[in-house]
Amino acid sequence: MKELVITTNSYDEKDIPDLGNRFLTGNGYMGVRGTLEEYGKQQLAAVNLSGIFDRYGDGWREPLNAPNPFSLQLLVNGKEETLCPDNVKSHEQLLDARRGLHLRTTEYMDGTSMIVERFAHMEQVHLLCMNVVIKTKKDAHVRLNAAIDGDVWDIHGPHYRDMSCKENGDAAMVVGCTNEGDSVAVCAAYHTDAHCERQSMTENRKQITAFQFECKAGDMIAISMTASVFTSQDAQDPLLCAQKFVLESPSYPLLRKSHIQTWASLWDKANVEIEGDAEAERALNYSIYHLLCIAPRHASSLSIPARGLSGQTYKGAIFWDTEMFMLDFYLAVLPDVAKTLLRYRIDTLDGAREKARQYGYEGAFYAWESQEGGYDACSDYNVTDVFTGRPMRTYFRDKQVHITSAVVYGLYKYARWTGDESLWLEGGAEILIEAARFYYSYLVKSLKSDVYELWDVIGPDEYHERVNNNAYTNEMARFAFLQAVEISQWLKAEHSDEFDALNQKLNFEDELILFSQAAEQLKQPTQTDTGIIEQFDGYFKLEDTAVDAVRSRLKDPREYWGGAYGVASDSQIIKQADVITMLFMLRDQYDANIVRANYDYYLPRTEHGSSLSACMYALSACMIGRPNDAYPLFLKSAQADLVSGGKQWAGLVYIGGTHPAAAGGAYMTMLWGFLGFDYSRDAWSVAPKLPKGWKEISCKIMWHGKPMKLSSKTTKG
Ligand code: IFM
Repeated sequence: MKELVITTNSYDEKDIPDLGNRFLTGNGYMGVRGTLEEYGKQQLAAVNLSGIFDRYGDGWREPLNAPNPFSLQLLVNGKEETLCPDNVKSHEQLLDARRGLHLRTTEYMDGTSMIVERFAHMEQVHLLCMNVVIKTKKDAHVRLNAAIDGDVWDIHGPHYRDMSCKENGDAAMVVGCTNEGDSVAVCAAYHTDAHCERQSMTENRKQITAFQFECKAGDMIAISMTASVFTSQDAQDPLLCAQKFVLESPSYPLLRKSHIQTWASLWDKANVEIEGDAEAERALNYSIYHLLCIAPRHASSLSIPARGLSGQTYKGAIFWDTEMFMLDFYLAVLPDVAKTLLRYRIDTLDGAREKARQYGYEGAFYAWESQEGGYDACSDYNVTDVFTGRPMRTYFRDKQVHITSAVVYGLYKYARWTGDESLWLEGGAEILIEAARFYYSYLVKSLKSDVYELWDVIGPDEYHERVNNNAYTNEMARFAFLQAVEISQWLKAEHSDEFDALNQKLNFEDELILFSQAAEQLKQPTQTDTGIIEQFDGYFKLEDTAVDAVRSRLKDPREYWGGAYGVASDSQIIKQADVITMLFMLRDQYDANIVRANYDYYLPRTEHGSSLSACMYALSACMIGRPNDAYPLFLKSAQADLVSGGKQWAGLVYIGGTHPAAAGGAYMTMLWGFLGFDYSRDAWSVAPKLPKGWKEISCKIMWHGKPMKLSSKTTKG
């Protein structure tokens, strides 16, 4: 397996947000932004926690950042070693993605050097580990202030109402108590063999352990640190747990060894080889690295936020991104994780029922931005107008009803891919009934017609709000109706006791006929003679123009393109793949001519304002035999977090972070697109469509519980 090492020599202020994403490490329980050890909240340093949220005042509810135990300040002969160009001789930041290690090496002008290696343990997910090596050129007095920094970065905080910092001789501790009453405890134990003076102090929500050494020229001092993080969701007494855990944990070298072993076994399953294109291979495996860093392997019911574990953007919430863009990777590589992601939807069904009820519908309307319990964190005013500074009414929360079908689609994919039908019995079948009920209650029908319609929705293209009969939404709702009927029939035939129990609970059997009828009578999208599907009613009547023409109308580059007055709203320019996403997801139903006509029509009209867009076009290009056209779109997805240039700020709000849906989309393009993988109930096939220069793709996947090797040279199984 080829090494996968990402490096930079930059410590330029303007690159800090970007590098924080690019050099992220994580283990599914937490993500550690790739910021340097001397950085704090101003530089967006964060240990972002999965699945625990807080609201401060009227602000947006968002996930917590834990007190950061990777905080260091180095002083040599009383002078602080800063990262200023006139104090730095050389500097390198490095991510070893095969081993999950973050490394920084800095040599300062006075000849002192500091090497810091750190990682989020991949098996012991509560542990963060760090090893610091310092060397001076001359005899010197060295002081290293190692801290747990509780003064954390918050977008809509402060989230810690109280913070207590202390030290008990064995370890340093910081415990934060949130506005919602949760606690987060971080406990750090340090070890050094070097002779030193050690002191503890508390300062500005920081528990500092200061080490002072009298160094001889050329001496190397090593200090290692192990920290554990526990929250009140993990244990009744998180501090006690954190303390015990850290004090009982093995030494740094042993932890490093077991961490690397876990990464090796994950890579053994996940690595993809692309012979003939080293750049693509590297970008795709880097995407896979991120998907591994955020996989909740430690949990049985948890999902992945749209920005992974890279911070509080998008409120750390779960969107359709998980089921539609990330799930395929986990199905193929870590099917247990796929199950965990879907169990999260089962466990949040009550929240979805409650949301449907609030809006006056039946069944289950899943949260557009889902937090724990299915709470919808999406605000009615999700965008701020750049001219007036006023929040703009957006309709993502109330009108992106396609979210429920994404959950149905995820369950369907899980059963088909794994052959494991247990999720239907665990609550999946119940979701299908409630999803179908939701769409049924959303239908409208004219007195003069038999056609059912879905009015007032937003499809994947968020620039056009409150449209009627969005093709994607209608077709995915139809899919949801059909799934509800099919799985109910299967349940009745194969698991009659479970069927009876579910029917007793929901009393739905008589509704199945209505769901079938709805699937049949739901409005078919309008299609031109050449097969172009109208994105929604009236879309073809909108101004037909070019993306650049619309862009040129912006008065401010940060302006929102959609909504009531957006520059794209009255035009055919769309934010992201919409009809094209439908054609890929429901690919069994469409022939290549339709895909071709729509690809050619919609691609020039798409802004790709979302990182979810390019991969869907890449997949479609493969479906119509144009892998060379797919290639740049694939690379755009695979490199979303590898190259600079993505949007980091919207006005004053940080919207940056990693892009796991793009990473998942890149994996999907490799598998379904270039490799042309497909399967029926008991056999798989591969129909490769390799772009220019590619000689072979090979990877391993799990399919129906069995490990398999796929290669573009072996086309049948
Ligand atoms: O889910 C997406 C949406 O489709 C476009 N805006 C960003 C969301 C989170 O990635």
